[in-house]
Amino acid sequence: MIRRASIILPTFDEAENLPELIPRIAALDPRFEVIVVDDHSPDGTARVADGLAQKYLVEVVERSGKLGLASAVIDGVTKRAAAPVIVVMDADLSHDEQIIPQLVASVEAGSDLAIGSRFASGGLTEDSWPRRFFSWSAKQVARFVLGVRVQDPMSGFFAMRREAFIALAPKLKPRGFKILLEILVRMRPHKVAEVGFRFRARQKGESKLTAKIAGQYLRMIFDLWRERWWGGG
Ligand SMILES: Nc1nc2c(ncn2[C@@H]2O[C@H](COP(=O)(O)OP(=O)(O)OP(=O)(O)O)[C@@H](O)[C@H]2O)c(=O)[nH]1
Ligand SMILES: [Mg+2]
Repeated sequence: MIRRASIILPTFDEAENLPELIPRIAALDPRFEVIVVDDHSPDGTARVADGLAQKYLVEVVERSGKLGLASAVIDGVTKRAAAPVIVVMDADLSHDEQIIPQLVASVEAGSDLAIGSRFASGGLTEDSWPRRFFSWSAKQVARFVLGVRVQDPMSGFFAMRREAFIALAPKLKPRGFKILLEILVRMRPHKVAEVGFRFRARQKGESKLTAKIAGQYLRMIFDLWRERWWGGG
């Protein structure tokens, strides 16, 4: 079976969400394969994914413990994805799977990166005000400190060519946080498409956006800024 795109779903305690999301992705295009990269979730997400793999085009990568979101994405793409285009998205139903075909088509048509964006035209967010403020600040910092000019550099929803990701992977330092900003800084893509979507607040499972994450973000900005001006990394 020819695979058109590999949809990478990093998961930690998403057992309730996968049975919703995976059939919806499968309905979009039978040539979309789903790669679930699970960090030994206590709620048995990997077993649920195995069950879905009986019926849908799903691969399950099980890791030994909570090694983090960014490294899960890297493992999924470099060790398992088989399609020429990869799509990275959250598994908690926040990201609207209906725009996946547009993201994939955009990369097939020559975009270096296609971003599912809360802030591009057509985009909308049900985020809480603290999250909105965090995203807005993150965008301003990315713009003025790192020179990254996209509407939603903190999105966890994007598509690119698998080969391009693999070429970049050795340079990425998985910091446990969203990986897109780091890709934007290191890849310096010429052609970026942003597709607006309506961000849905998480309904099931626990939220992981904490003060710790905000701290990790500042640390990451500082590291990238330092590398930008003083090299290294
Ligand atoms: N494999 C793996 N996946 C993770 C890890 N942390 C989060 N995820 C997954 O990454 C995606 C994004 O994480 P979320 O918890 O939704 O992060 P968020 O959107 O910032 O916060 P909330 O939706 O409010 O919880 C989800 O699919 C999570 O299950 C991790 O350590 N390992
Ligand atoms: Mg979420």
